[in-house]
Amino acid sequence: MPLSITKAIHLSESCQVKSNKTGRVDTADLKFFAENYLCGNIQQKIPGDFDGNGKVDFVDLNRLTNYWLSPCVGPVWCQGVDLNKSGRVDFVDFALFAENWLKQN
Ligand SMILES: [Ca+2]
Ligand SMILES: [Ca+2]
Repeated sequence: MPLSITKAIHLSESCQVKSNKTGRVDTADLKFFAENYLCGNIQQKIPGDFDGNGKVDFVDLNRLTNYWLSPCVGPVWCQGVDLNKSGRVDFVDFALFAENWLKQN
């Protein structure tokens, strides 16, 4: 079944990637869709390893700051940055993230 427009918009908002807002879905929109396809489905072996590369570092911190105070909804939860799934990226998520700072697996 093809991805519905509503689902695509939901994913783009969850990932905080915006379409070019031309008022129509076109090839330019396919680029952001492709770049974010299945985003948020990365399994975090270490909480805070948002990109799933096995370590909690500045790349993950950058993602956290990009979503700072952003509203989040499941199942994507701001690409996993809303660690406690509270609906917002805030100091609780930062504290959970900080507990694992520079950890590797
Ligand atoms: Ca990482
Ligand atoms: Ca949270």
